[in-house]
Amino acid sequence: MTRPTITTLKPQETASSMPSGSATFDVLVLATMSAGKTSFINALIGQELLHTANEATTACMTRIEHRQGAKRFSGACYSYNDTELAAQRSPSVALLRDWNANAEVKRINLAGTFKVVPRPAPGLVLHDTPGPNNSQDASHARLMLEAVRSVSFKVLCYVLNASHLGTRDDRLLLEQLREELAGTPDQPIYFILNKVDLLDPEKGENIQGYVSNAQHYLRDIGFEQPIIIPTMASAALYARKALSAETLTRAQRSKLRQVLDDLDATKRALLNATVAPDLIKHRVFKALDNLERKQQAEAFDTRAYEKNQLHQLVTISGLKTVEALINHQRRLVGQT
Ligand SMILES: Nc1nc2c(ncn2[C@@H]2O[C@H](COP(=O)(O)OP(=O)(O)OP(=O)(O)O)[C@@H](O)[C@H]2O)c(=O)[nH]1
Ligand SMILES: [Mg+2]
Repeated sequence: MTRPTITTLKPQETASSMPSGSATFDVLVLATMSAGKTSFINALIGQELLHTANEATTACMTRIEHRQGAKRFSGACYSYNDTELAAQRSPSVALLRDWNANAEVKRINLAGTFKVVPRPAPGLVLHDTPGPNNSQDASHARLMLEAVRSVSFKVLCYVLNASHLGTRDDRLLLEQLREELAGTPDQPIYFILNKVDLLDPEKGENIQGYVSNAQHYLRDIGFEQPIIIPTMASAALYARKALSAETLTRAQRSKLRQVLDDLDATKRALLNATVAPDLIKHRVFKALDNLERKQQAEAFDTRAYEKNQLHQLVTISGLKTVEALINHQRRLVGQT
């Protein structure tokens, strides 16, 4: 899909307060088209801020900063010569989708409080990027590469699509990335093996086998000891939306119900299959144990039981593991 050119964007209010003055901890998210980068970012933010779809969607570099105590997100979009084109105090998903679809817009900056509990330490910045393998728009590949070269990221999250593991485009992107990062061998990279909810264990598609395949695939490309987190980004987002009493669409409710129905059968398998330092895995297992204990005590309180199920889902969705890894890394670099 090519992006329409619209020349009617006008600055509405200044967003000069956008870039934060204090030290930030930047997380860059990369993947081929439709692997789930934006869904993963929305799940980390805890709200459906950015538009996602099953087609080439993200076309701009998008920077989202967590700010403690901000009532709403504020945002601005910028042209290719870095002029602010528009700013908005509380941009809707639809407005952000329009900015993203506008061919004049190169980047979008957003800042606000992430709706997750516990709140991240201030200064966490997530960077969404376009999938570079869009044959109809070469600017996506250029922007992705520019993000890799210009963002001073502390952590890289690379999203693999579990239902299409090892496509030619994915391998090419990973090879390109390995070359780009050749000078920084210690760069933390978390491989998000997303969409694991689409696997059908009854057809032999077991999670452990998919993680092993991903491990071999990544080693073959040159990522020696990959951290791999089986993830259900969209289900985690829906669970977080439900926990903050946001309205879900019918399709989202139905997907959430399906994942919750399978929760008992999948939760430990997902955590067991995660390839991450023991310290991190232990932390997430402990969180799950605590929730399970609490659930037994709440067995007769339907509302508490349902909330607990949602928390369990978030805990095993991969999101808590990624958050624990990021927090750990921030502590290591003295940021928290
Ligand atoms: N089943 C399932 N679908 C998912 C998951 N995560 C994302 N999706 C769906 O995959 C499609 C693409 O998701 P996006 O988040 O837009 O993917 P993206 O990588 O940002 O895509 P581009 O911006 O176009 O490169 C959407 O329809 C999402 O709802 C997941 O964990 N499970
Ligand atoms: Mg996207």
